Amino acid sequence: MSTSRSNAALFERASGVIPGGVNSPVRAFRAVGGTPRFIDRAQGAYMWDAEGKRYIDYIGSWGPMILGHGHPAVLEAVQQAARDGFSFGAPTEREIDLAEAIIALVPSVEQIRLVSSGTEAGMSALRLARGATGRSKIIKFEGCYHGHADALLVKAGSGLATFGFPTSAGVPAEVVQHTLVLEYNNLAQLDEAFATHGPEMACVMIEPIAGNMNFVRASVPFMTRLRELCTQHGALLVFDEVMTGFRVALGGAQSVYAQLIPGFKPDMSVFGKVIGGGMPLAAFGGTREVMSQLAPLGPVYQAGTLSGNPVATACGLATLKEIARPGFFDALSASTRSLVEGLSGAARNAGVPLVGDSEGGMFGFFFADSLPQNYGVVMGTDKERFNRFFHGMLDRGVYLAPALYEAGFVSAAHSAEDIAATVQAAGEALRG
Ligand code: HOZ
Repeated sequence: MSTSRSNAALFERASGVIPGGVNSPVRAFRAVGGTPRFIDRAQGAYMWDAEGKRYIDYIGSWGPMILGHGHPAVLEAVQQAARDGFSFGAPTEREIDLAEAIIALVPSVEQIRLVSSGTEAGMSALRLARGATGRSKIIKFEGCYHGHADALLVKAGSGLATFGFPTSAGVPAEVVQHTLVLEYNNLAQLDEAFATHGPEMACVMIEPIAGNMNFVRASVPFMTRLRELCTQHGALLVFDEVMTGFRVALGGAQSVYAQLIPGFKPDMSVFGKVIGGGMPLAAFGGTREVMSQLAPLGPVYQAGTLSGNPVATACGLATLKEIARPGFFDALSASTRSLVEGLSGAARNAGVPLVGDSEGGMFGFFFADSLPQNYGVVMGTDKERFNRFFHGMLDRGVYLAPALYEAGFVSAAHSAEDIAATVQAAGEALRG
């Protein structure tokens, strides 16, 4: 290996021309310390870095790679689409195919619009919710991340009467003055917020299983009450399923809650990651009534040169076709569960407190005695131990998300041997 191809040398070179050396902050390993790995290639469940070291990949591009890397059917579809043209800026049949495929799998979605990133989808859904209701105020929950649109980069104010404060420089306080930030799973706060602001509330945006505070489920009583309050006050319930959509189940997290809460449906949904199969593609959808407020039919403006891109839609369609095969999610869920059980067992043997949870192909674990229910508790779990564990695993060829507040992802390409090797590495890392 030449020095110029070492991860350290590439990071130094990258840092000269790219802020922090990365194009998305978490990739810089700031939370866990150390040198980011520069990835050369990936296949199946594995990635190889610039130094030729192989890793079992548990981020899968932060969710999209549900089939593993380089699935032959997806590769074929992408190659064919690329040969036919990269981008036209005019409609294509494949956009209809993808819209129909999503609508067939998600009963709450009657119409959908394709965009290029989760941030774009979340931002557009928010504008549409405000436009459709004619209201300005919104609720989000601490620890849920909905992309980096200004109005959503916000932390809680000092009390329920106060709206949020920006979490990023460059976001004027006035832009977040309508965003109320509540504690996840806190029923009393939810009731109080609606009692105070209900008639002005445009929407509530939520990650139903939050993957940006590791892995935290909205409790069934919380989700039930949230649905009731939104309906009662005419606010739209917006499910951010960028991570969970087509990942925790074929019908997304909303299908999981629909099994637990009879008749449950959100009003709008935001998708990304898996629907693009690794290409830049995201979407937002909802009832025909709400979606008809979008331009060119209605007054809410939204557009995009690469929206519904022909190569991205081919990749997404081929991915959805594979994951819709009978038994796909049963197998993926079983293998994800076996990983979480294996990690818990390894921790028990090492005398280390660790709890984990999973749904479909998404998982999380915490160095704690019980599963956290909100962001404050997540952030109170043992970060130092997580960081040691992360590096112990990385050294042993297992690539976990480089921050304790991120979820992990298993793909259909992860074999029982990969899971066993991961659990073995975890046992060593926890004792080391
Ligand atoms: N939005 C991801 C963290 N939840 C990071 C995406 C990336 O760095 O690729």
